[in-house]
Amino acid sequence: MAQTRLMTLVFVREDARVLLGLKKRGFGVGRWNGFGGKVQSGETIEEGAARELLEESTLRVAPSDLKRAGILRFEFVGKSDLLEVHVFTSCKFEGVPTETEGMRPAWFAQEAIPFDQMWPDDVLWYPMLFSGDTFNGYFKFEGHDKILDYTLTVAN
Ligand code: 6OG
Repeated sequence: MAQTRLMTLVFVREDARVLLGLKKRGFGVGRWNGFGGKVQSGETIEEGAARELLEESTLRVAPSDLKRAGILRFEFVGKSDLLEVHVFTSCKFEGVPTETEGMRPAWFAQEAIPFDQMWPDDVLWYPMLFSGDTFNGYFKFEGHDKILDYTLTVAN
């Protein structure tokens, strides 16, 4: 039976730059992405998002300072699990981004996002992330590199 896995993705922003992390292991290894992971039982989505950001970058944000940016749903052909990724931004944070076991962080100017080293859906919805539009996306993947179908709408 299809199961939906609830996940988070956080983009910390400072002026016109955004913090990304190079995934060093696991799902999406070798790709730059925001920080996030699975929501655990007993925590809100925002609490899960803040916890993953802390674990992966050492930055602290208050869950209440996370701003909802969008929801992305992913289906992978041949896999029964669906991913539902809740995307947030935050301009408020404490600490200095530090490399962890899972991620190597770096700041990127908005015009210099390394899309060729990222999940292929990202180039489609980052413009909305940066413009402040709230988005809803669905992407059907074959393997990890090919999008077969997608829908993407502004939800403001
Ligand atoms: P862990 O398995 O490391 O969490 N994620 C995606 N992010 C983007 N930009 N595109 C995708 O296209 C993604 N699929 C999953 C959600 C995995 C992290 O990767 C995100 C989580 O933040 C398919 O716990």
